[in-house]
Amino acid sequence: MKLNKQYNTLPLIKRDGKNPILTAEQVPYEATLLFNPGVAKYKEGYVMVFRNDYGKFDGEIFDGTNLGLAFSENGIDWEVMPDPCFSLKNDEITRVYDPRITPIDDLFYLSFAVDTLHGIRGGIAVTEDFKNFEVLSMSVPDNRNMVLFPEKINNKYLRLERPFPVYGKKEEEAFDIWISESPDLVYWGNSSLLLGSDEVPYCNSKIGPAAPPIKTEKGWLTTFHVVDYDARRGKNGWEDNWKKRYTVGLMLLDLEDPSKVISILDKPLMVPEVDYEIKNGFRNNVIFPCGMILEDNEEVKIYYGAADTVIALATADLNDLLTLMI
Ligand code: BMA
Repeated sequence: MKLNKQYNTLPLIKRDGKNPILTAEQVPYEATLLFNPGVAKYKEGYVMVFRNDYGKFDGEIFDGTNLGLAFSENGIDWEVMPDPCFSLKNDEITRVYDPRITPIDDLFYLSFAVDTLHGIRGGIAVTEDFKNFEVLSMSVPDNRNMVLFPEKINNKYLRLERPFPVYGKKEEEAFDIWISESPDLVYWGNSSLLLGSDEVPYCNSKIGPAAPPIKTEKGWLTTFHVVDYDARRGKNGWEDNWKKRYTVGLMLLDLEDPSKVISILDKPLMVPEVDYEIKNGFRNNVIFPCGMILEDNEEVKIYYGAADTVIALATADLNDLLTLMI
């Protein structure tokens, strides 16, 4: 199914002049592709945990994937620490990737995808210092894009997630965003469908949660990734075929009951269109946000992986974003 409209990034989005703000050249260990960064405010500055796919590409997969750690004073210039920060690799787990960071009270929660020999799982770990992590929960397959809300609501933790069921779907890959709750971040349940991919007019494939939601007066402002597929795209990166495009959707969820969607943007907020998003990347045409930070109730920073190759930053004014949603 072809999308019947041409979409562009909305003018209220400003890509940072220093983009890409972090690339493999800045990493002091083996690194090839840097993307999908979780970001949070930390101490006097910012912390980032990013995905690094490194080594040779055999046509399907790289030698390895690890999670790098970086700090920044201003959220734009980053210093990468000498070693990757978190791994679960063992005989069963092949890699951990696509991290998000959610601060809750004085602790930092890392949520991530885990490839295992028996399916893809979503995990949550907690840390104080980004050195020691304790894994709190791991979902059953197939599920990923676990995204935590930054506070308890009605005494429950909440997460957005994206299971990918193979059976019983009308369209292959028409995967949706779900919401679940937990008393303790360990046991998750009371799950319900939040947003169907069929409800997003700029999607003809799957959707999934992106960065952790930010709290605003009008509701929880939440990005999500939206995939559209076009068979004519062909070779679009290092692989023989890459026919998908990842754009960014935006929705507003009810403050008291985030399982209620107040509104979704009827067009993408961001569409891949500048060089580092559409040219020479591993997978061109991908914008994949994993971090969103609200500064002084005014500026929103969106950190994203571009073309699955570099890390970029875009900003917008909070009021401009909210005006779009109401
Ligand atoms: C998704 C995930 C992301 C990646 C995206 C585009 O399925 O694997 O890590 O950025 O595809 O390749």
